[in-house]
Amino acid sequence: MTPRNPILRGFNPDPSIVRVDADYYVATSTFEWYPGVLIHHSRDLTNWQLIGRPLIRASQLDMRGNPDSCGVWAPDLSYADDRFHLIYTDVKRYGQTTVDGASGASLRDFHNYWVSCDRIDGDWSDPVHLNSSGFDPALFHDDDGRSWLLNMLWDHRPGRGRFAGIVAQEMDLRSGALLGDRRLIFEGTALGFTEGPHLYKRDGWYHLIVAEGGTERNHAVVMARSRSLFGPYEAHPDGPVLTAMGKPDAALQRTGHGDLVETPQGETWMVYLCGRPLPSSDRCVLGRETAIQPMCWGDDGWLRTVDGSANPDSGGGRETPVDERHDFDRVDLPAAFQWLRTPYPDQLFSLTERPGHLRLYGRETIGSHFTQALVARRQQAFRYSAETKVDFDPRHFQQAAGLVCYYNSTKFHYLHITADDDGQRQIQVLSAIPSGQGSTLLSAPVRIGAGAVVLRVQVDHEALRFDYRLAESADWCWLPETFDASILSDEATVPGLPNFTGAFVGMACQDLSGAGHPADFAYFQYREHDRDIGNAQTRGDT
Ligand code: 6LW
Repeated sequence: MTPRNPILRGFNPDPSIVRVDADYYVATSTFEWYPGVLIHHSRDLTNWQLIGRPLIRASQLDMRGNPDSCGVWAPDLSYADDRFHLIYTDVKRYGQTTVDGASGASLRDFHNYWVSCDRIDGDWSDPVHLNSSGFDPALFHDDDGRSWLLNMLWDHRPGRGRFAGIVAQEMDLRSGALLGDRRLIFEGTALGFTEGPHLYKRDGWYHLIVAEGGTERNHAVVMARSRSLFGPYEAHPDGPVLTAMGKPDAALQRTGHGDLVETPQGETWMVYLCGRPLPSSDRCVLGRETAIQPMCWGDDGWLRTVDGSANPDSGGGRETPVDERHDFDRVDLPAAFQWLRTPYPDQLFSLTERPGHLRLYGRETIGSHFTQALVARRQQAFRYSAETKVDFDPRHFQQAAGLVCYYNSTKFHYLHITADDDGQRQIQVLSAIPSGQGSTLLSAPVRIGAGAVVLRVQVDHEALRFDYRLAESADWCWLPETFDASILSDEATVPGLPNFTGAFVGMACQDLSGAGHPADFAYFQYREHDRDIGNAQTRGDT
């Protein structure tokens, strides 16, 4: 059964939605993962397909050196003058937020770019740099033919309210040039953390949507309206139009960062980001996802949820579990996979050097912010297993390859093959735990024989276990440890760092000697064991 108002499978957070005739498109954030931006397509707002990842080359996006959870934040997709327009931020520095936030300067770097294309799945243009004054840029195309760039304004000065409101500046849609002065049009409400602006014109009103409350449990979709684009804007009389703030029993938490679309029949739907915490630890191992639900306009001209409650009303249905096997028998990487930061994937892997295999070259340390050979896919269910077969003959302890459950450089569980000081192959788990010290743990090594090895991980909510077998044997060998999968969540963190990506599972290879010794992966199987969103709060057995 396709659930009513589903969680949108495989989407990332910060959705931006546009309709062109009968086609709907949604763009979502990809952070330090490459290619940049996911674009999904639907014709019925329920069934969606990934149809594009537009930022594919160095001139568009080079994230080498970007910190964890930086990179591409909150892209904005729009359509005007017969072209698709994509605005995106490349966040270069997050700057660890000072503990009190008030006394220290909040030094961050965000650069906003514009690319365009005549087809949603075409070859997008090289970017034009627009500004760097804050993140969450968005375009508004007014009915007088003029276009306006909005973004949140970042105030880095000590003692200031870092989120300084929403600014607007006219933009020439042919050249990308910004015209006239930047104008502060909305300072936000008492909820604060004003970001994620989107503007709409309806019945002579300018309706402004923003995200407020911060992307954690107080997240909210907030609306305000004005007869003038430049304000003053009057906030919605009911408060947030959609939020899970103060609703701990809501299946969807952290709901905010919304965008609206109107159907050809005149219905209004909202996409927004959400999180589904583990029942035991309140941690979101699925990161932030995207939900969708219908909204309605009242006789007073204000938008509300259908029942007027401002409650998130999405999910609640059983979805078909994903069961995907990739045998790497094509020359292009399946779209389920991404890699980190670099616009030069040929330095990380090859799908042609050994036909039928994904060859990863041993590169930098796992967690490197530059050139680490790690190819992975998003975790999208509370219970899943993943399996791969790897051909790898390390010569010494500086060469390693294997299967990794990865969040970022400070938190992962990595089942890998390496060699001991006698050159004998061994298998063990390296874990990075996001404690204050950023500790790493290494499980006891187990010697293994020659030949290809099948590696497997099984995750059930917060429990994560590894096993393996030599390819010519049918006997699986469990590692004795049960690892904590809940550290692979937005909430488990070294204080003050951003955690926006959600968890990934994939393949990795390192050669710290610099010789680039490769590992060949014959297949990767990802299988989910529940998608019962309604039971997100319980261990839904399939
Ligand atoms: C995004 C901002 C946010 O740019 O998180 O929850 C940032 N809201 O609007 C990264 O996802």
